[in-house]
Amino acid sequence: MQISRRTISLSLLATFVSACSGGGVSSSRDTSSSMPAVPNPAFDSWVAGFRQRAAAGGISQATLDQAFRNVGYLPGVIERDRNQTEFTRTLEDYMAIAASDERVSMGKTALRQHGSTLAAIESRYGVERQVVTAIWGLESRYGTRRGDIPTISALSTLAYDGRRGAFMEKQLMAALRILQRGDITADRMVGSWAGAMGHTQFIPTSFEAFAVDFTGDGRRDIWSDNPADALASTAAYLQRNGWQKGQPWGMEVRLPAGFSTGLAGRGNARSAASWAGMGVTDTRGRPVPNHGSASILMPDGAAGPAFIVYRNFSVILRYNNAESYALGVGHLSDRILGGAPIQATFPPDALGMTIDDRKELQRLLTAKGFDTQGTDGVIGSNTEAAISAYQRSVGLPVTGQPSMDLLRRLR
Ligand SMILES: [Ca+2]
Repeated sequence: MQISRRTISLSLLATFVSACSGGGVSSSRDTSSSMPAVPNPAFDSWVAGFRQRAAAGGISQATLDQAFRNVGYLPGVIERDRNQTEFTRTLEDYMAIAASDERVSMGKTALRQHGSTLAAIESRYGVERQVVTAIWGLESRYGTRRGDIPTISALSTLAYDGRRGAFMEKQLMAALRILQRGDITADRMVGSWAGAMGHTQFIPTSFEAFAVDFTGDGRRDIWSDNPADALASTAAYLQRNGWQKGQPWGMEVRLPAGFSTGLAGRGNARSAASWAGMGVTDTRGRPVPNHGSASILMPDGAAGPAFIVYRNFSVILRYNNAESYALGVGHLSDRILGGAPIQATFPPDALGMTIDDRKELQRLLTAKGFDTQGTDGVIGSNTEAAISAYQRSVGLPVTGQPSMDLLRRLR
């Protein structure tokens, strides 16, 4: 569906949508069964040439044999790579997915279940447990969606394809060095279609720079069912990028009347005291706390929620350089500690529908037997399919698109 108001385009959302279980956006699934390898002689000769470059770059024949024994060309990977730009969502949709009831509740459980590990990681790396847990929740739904696509095949396919060939070949070389070092075997080196691996979806170069062996067995195993190495690696990543323990990422704020949107944006940092002096408060009306330099973000403009973000926000951006991602991590981290949902309302979408309208539409469709697979107000392919089926059943033009007219008709 086309959303003409300000939208956020994210490659991450591909991962995100596939990581969402129920709520209306679960069309894309990230499984190797949906991505079989197909014979491709041109790919095979590319692999032969690459193996020579890799050998010249210090990769042993034994490692190359292991890595490429079962390698194959994965057309599904190319399909996903080409379709990335179609995943375009508003911040409201993004936040509804990032901090869905289910993801918040699973986060609270994860915090309890892995409490001692997370406490030990917090104490060693100085990164709060709820932040590490929130990244885990967004990257792999707390380890339940780590991806099972063979990394060497995925990266070889992308490097051969060439759209981002140099970058992907660099990742492939890093993956081979990881195999050569013995952190993991080729058959267990699996992940997303784009080469992100393990509980917190490290690409190979990030793994080389930041992964740690927290369990002490000599291997940095971010793929294991035991998430300790992966969670510690994420904390190490944030620490090395300047995380300040005890400081918040940011918070939702209320702006004084007449606050100019021109003051918003990460390029307009001021001291928190200066923002407080201008009348920026937390959602309960207290002056924003002073944690040094800060910016105001208004992702949906004056009609939507506003946030103050501190230096730690920039550290989350080093993990994934999308403001909506960092807001999602920050907000989810607050929510799994029992914090409140976003207080401000979002403006209606381009079709004049609020999230409550969209939730009502999903409820009414589902009640009439056109199951939207959830009622989170996020219009995904399940909801579009349900709308199409309903439209067909009553003889309306089949558009699959929500509208206020459709909602009124369903009422
Ligand atoms: Ca280990």
